[in-house]
Amino acid sequence: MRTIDLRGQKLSPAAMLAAVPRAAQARAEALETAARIVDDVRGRGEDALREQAERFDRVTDHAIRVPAEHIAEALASVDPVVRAALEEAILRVRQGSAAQVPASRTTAIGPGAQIVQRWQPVTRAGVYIPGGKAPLASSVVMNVVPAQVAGVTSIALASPPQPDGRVHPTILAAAGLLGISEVYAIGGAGAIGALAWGVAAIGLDPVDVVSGPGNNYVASAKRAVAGVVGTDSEAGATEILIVADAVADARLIAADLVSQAEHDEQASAVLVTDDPALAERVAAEVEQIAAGTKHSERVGVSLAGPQSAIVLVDDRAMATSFSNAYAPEHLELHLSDAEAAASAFTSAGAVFVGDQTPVSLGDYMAGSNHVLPTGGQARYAPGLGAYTFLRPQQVISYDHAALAAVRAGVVALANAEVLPAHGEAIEARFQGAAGGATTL
Ligand code: HSO
Ligand code: ZN
Repeated sequence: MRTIDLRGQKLSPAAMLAAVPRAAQARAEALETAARIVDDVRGRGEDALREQAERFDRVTDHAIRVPAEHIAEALASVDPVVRAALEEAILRVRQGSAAQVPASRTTAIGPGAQIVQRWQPVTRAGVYIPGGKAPLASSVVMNVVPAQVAGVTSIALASPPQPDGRVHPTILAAAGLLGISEVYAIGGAGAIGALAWGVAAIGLDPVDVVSGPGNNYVASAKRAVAGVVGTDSEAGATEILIVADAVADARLIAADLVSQAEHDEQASAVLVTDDPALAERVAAEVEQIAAGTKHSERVGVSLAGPQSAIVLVDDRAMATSFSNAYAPEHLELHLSDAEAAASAFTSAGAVFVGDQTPVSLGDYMAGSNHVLPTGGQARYAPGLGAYTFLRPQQVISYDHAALAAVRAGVVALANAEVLPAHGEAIEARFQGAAGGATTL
């Protein structure tokens, strides 16, 4: 990993970002390709899906709608230890997600005038689970549980067919544990198009919200269906940024950097510290761990890339500014006062406080969600949560007297906008016997 020394420099947030740029994504090309794939699914339905499966997944004649027996078989044969772990994760994510459902609130605007702020679940959700580099069974939990907690009653799941034409058995087992029976063996951008537009020939009805992580093409497909369905934030190549001080344990930091670099050659792993001695120790530890790990090639590419670095800063304030400018997907705080320091780190998909809270805990078992915004989107976008499947909605009720209290004001504004029929609709309530039929 390279070391970048930013000490003694007064840098703007943009200049800090430029020091450690994210891995370049061929965005324009992916957008064009994904839009074409989505359009093809919209236009030709099942035929397009079968062609895409042959081309991208190298499977033919597979069951696109996964039969119930495949899910039952997967559930029956999943390793009991994995099953127990999935069950524990489900319980914890359920608890974490429940806190993301706001209570409805009634505000009395005046006598006889009230607004209820309530949160309505969407009717139908479509979740996408990638199956490429790693079959992310944990992502099934992270997508489905928040939707269920939000109150979504109809959930479809799509995941690419493996070489045998079936969805990966651990993904099917996780779906089975969550009571999801509507599963499709469809991968990539085509799956996003299928969920968004529906595919009548295979009985797939369009959904209201599409969620889930995926590669550049999946993210681009979500952009292509914007305006047709809601989507969650884009969860692209994994990122970890660790802010550490002199007391931190270099071995733990190195292990955590490598753990996320394991996902992808494009993954970003960044350490920000004001302690040059720690920086050196971490660099040495990273090299050692990276050399011996299963995916050392992938890890090596990620850590050697310009998107990964050890960044030396002057002090805590500069470390905080750097992290907030970078807006990482995952932020770990290895600081002597991590708990107190956390509130200053405002831009991150999720914040992991203290050295006993590694990102890989959050990936599986913390009870938090692991589908998080990448690429700096944490500046404005949340991770996946129950709220992804909820729509805030205002329910307004005024009685006759409350309407009378604002009658003149509404008419004045309507006339000022030269929209007199708006005012007349108010006045109609004060003519003849039209008034006061309902009360609160
Ligand atoms: N760290 C990934 C999620 C994941 N890790 C799933 C393991 N399985 C999200 O950035
Ligand atoms: Zn991970």
